[in-house]
Amino acid sequence: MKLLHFADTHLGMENYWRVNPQTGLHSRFEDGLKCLSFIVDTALEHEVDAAIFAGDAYRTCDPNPTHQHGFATQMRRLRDASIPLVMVPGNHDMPVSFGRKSAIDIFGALGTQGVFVFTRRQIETVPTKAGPLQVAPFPWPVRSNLMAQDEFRGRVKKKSRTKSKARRRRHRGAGRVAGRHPARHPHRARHGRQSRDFGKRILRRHHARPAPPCRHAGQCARFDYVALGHVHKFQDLNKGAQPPVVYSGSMDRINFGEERDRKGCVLVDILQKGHASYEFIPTPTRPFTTIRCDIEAGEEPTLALLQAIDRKSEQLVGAVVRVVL
Ligand SMILES: [Mn+2]
Repeated sequence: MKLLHFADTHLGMENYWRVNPQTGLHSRFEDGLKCLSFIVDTALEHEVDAAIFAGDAYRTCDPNPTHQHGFATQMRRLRDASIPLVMVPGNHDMPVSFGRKSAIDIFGALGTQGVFVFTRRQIETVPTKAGPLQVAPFPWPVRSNLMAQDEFRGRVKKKSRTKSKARRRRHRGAGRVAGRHPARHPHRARHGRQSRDFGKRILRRHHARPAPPCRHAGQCARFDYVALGHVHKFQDLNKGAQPPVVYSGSMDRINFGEERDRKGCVLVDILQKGHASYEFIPTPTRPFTTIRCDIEAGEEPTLALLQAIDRKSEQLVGAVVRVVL
């Protein structure tokens, strides 16, 4: 069974660059569409049996219609090719208040065949052309949702959410897990707690550094593949072992903290029960280039800067550039 795993598309992160006068759209949004359509192309080209989106479609949980249209247009191409799409909301998709819908719930509400939006932790079976795919979605845990589930009743602290940054960080929860999963619930809960610990650290480091290895690798053995979202750097937390526990990373760069990261999606092949292989497929991202220039005493600043820019001239074509003087 072949899967395409992608996450953190973050359409609408319009940092840097400018509005394209030809289209009226922000260039970074267009860059995002280019990467997203490349990911869909990859799914079609490899004739995957299902696509798994592990959360964070947009910048916020209330994207504008242009961003929604861009995302939906690409997702529709999967549906037109009869590739089932599994979607699990991430923290950027989730509203904080009780009763409000996530940014991706609309895809479920349309009742489109082959589109599965999972906003609760429940084990689901998704029919694919290669047979049934069992999925254990692990959406971003929002306190009000967790408290509404019997499994967690009385186990979630009733502390209200405040706008304090430190507290918000403390309350941020796990990454998302979607995989083939004949396991019981406690396993997933444990994995979630582990994820929350490194999630906190990772957030402090602007999603840039690798996370520590998965401490629950042994307990993940009931999955064939664990498809994570949230951390923007591609990595396998269970490298060299089964099952792969993979962050696909984001599809495009958000900021200079990700300057050197490879961005892309992951092609997964579940060859047999308990054995999956995968391949990272890089997206056609716009390069980010930092030019650093130290001005020595007595040096002519403009000249020194021009020389520093000149030394990197080959890396500047079409790039987002920052100059640190
Ligand atoms: Mn994200």
